[in-house]
Amino acid sequence: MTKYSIAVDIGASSGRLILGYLENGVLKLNEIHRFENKIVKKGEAFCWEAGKLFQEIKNGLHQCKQMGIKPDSIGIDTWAVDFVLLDEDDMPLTEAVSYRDPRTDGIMEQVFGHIIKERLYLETGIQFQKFNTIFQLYSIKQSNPEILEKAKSFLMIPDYFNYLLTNKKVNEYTNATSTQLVNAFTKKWDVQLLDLLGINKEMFHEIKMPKTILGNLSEELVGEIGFDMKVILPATHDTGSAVISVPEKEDTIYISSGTWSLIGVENYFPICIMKALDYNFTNEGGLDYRYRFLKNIMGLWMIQEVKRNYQDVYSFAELVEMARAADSFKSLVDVNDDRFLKPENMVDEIRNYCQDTNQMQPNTPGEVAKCVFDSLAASYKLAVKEIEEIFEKQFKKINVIGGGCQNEMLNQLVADVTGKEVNAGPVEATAIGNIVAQLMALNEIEDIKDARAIIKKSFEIKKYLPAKHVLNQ
Ligand code: LFR
Repeated sequence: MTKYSIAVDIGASSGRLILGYLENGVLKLNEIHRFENKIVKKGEAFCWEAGKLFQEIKNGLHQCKQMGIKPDSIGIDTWAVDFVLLDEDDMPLTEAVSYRDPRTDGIMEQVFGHIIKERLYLETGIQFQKFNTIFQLYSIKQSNPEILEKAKSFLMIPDYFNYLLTNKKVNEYTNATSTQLVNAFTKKWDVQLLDLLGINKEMFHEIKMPKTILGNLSEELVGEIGFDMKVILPATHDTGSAVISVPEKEDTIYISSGTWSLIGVENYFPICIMKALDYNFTNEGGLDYRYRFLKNIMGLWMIQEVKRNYQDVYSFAELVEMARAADSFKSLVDVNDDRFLKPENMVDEIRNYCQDTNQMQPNTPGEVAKCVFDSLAASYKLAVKEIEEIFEKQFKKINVIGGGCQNEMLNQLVADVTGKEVNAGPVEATAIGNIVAQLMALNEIEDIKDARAIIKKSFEIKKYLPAKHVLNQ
């Protein structure tokens, strides 16, 4: 009997429920429900609307019922690092504050007063981003220590939704590693680190691996939805799910392209050497204890914000076309500068950056978009060079996955600036990675090798070759 799994994939700007199943060895996908996600201001803080998002998950399940679909399982993935804390009655003590909230400004330096940067990296292997959970928790400790003392449960966003689905509280491994509180070698919560920082360690739950069958829907929910199914842990960190979908591993650098661009390689062990620290590469935990050695690049967030700043007058496709037409515009920004994390106005911030660095300011939407795409490509090129230096080898190809791989201009640009073949696809990498993990847990797919072979034959991959003049350089 065919098994049907639902991937709930929630990103920074939208969430979807996607049904996946195997038909004659080919993976089929069917979008059931789509909803908006955004950051809203609650009091002083920028937050996610966790309650609304969970309601949307339930709306999607009602939709399944109406469509006559009875899924065997469901798995949830979202972005990483963010969390809620629950009290002794399992009620939220905190809002789901977004990592883009400035509450962690200056906190990293305070944490380094307790543990030096190098030691933190050697133990966790995680890159330094001011919004990592470790810094978010430490900022709560500084501003509202009583919240941390009262907290009985620490749940990452997908852990929280899993709890609402099943009444079970666990911390899933791939997402847990993004906290910078998991030891890269023992793969457990780093209790010593928590003690050093004076963070209540009792609130953390047992770390469970992707492919774990968590249980069934709670009785209450079965009553509400009208059917039962298994809740399975995929790689609940979206990037962890996405990277499972990279069809070829050999000689390939991937770019998971969405709100963020995550560029790196899959690895079997963490690389916590000083050069990796200097270049700020991370070793995030993956399926079967594989590691994602990668770095975060600001990504399409910049163009999403640019689009918003122009009051959504232009579509993404129009911005791309206008960028193409602004061919002579050459200014570049450092996309990884913190000033682009959540500026008041992205267009102004880009213009100001150019002024501060004595470059021509972009004036038209096309010039602004050109500046963003060129700067992203330049940043990818640098990251490729850093990866090749660390691995002491050349990689032949770049595989762009995720929604951003539909941007043909950027794909060609990446091929041109890196001089490498670029393969684009699958577009639905995250949902696919989520679904195959569930199908592995249900014994429909044997292992990750089997999964990748299925993915390769099920989805279109487009090839972009570097322009000749670049190849001949
Ligand atoms: C991508 C992503 C990145 C993570 C960032 C913040 O959606 O999950 O992997 O660094 O969001 O959580």
